[in-house]
Amino acid sequence: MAVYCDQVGYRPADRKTAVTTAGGRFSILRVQGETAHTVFEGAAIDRGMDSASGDHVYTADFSEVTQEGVYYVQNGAGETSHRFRIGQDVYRALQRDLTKALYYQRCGCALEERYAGEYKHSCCHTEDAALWEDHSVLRKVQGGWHDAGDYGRYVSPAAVAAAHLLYAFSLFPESFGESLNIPESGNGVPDVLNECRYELEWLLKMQDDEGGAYHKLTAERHADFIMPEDDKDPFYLFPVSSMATADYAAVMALASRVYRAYDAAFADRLFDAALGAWSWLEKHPQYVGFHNPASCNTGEYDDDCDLDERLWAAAELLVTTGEEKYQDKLTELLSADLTKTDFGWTDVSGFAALAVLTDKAHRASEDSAEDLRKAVFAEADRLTAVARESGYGVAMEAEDYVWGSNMVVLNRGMLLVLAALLAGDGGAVYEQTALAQLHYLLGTNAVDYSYVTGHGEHAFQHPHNRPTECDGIALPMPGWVSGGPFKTPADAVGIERIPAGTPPMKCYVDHAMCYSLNEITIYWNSPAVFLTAYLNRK
Ligand code: 9MR
Ligand code: ZN
Repeated sequence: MAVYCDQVGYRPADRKTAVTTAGGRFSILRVQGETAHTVFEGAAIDRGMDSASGDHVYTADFSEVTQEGVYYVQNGAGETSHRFRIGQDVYRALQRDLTKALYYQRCGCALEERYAGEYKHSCCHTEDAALWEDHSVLRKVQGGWHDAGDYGRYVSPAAVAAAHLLYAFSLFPESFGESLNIPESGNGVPDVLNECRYELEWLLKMQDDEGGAYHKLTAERHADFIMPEDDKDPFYLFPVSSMATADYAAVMALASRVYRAYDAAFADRLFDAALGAWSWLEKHPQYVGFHNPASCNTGEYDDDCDLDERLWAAAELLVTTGEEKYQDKLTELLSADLTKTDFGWTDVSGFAALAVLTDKAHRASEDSAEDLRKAVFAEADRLTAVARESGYGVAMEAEDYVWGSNMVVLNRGMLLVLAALLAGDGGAVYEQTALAQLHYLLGTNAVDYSYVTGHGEHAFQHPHNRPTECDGIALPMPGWVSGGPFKTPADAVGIERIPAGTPPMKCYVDHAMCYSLNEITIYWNSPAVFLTAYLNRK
């Protein structure tokens, strides 16, 4: 196939483009029943060589087609694309499934058939966990979401995933009316907050007596490919790190604001947890890192700098309380050499910008806000230029195809959304560029895959995910985002199947053993929830 499009679809008024490797005239065909007829023709625009894919590509612009319906593209060589839909609501089911996917990660409870359907399973990981450094100390830390295709639970990734959801909800609440069919549905609280609370209740257990957050809760080694309820290995609480504690302070402060309108007592617990973590940070002004003990192979999530995490914590606590000491810390950290625009687990600085710049009460100083605003627009403009340069419209350069590259794409989409919100009427370019990131994820890419399970005619089907491999069900749950292409695959199957010199965008295999190319994680789904919630807001 050499015509690539968003396999889910396009909203009527948006820019619509497909990418083709053949020039000449292209047609858009509308499918009605058994037949298809041409509704639009145009000349494909020669974009030359696209370095990330190694393809000579052409753009087929069919923005003029606005009528709701099912379509496909045919290029000058007679090749056709997958089908897609044009409709105002094309991303609704997608947003629902992306969010519901997190429910399937719930740990420490059974997934009942009436919510999980055929993906039901019995209760997992209910034993108390021992401190890694003193196995005689046991703690009750049941709950939370499995991080990814493994059964570990890690504080920083959890905080980041929850923050994506909490910001999605607080900025675009009108996009979250739909029921997710989870145990709490119908309790008067939007389901995204019900689902997120499952993670937050677990996070509340991950704080030690001094306020520090344990870096992670995992077994010593990753489980074999077994169902979660069959994994009986002991779980350990690994030492507190400053990165986890700062992320923890930040997300707890943010969550205390979001949940206050629904449950003041819960909001108080979250806020106290945030204060406890902040006082730990004050007592430990130096970086306290985490590295896996030699015998341990579960996720490390190490980070050699905790300033962006401290920046985020200061921003959230400032926005929550208006207190001067947080402003002082924010001012101090804003002068450090930080990016201020990222939303991943290694660099959370963009959340400080989100907190400050979307705060309706403007609690941060004008200087701080201006500093962050400048950084957001500088990065949004850079990304817009990169996307314009890319034959696929994606804001990625060849070197950006790292492990979990789809997270980079989605986080960049988030930053573009933030710029669109701040730019107001002048934000159309940022919005359309943000949308192009979603189109890339959903099929406008050089491997022709929709990187979301169950969404698109050619969606990936073999995520590296233990339950998916063991449950005997042919298809994975819908709504999972793949990690995506990685220019230097790190798993044996990926290394074997991808010849050296393959262009970065093509370094992908839909294979369950490809943990460096095709795993799923909570924090690869959560920015996609943010992006789709933005698009579904009206
Ligand atoms: O997402 C993480 C990626 O950025 C790192 O390069 C990689 C290697 O350290 O680890 C990834 O995180 C994995 C984690 O360690 C354990 N759970 C699954 C994560 C996704 O592959
Ligand atoms: Zn579990």
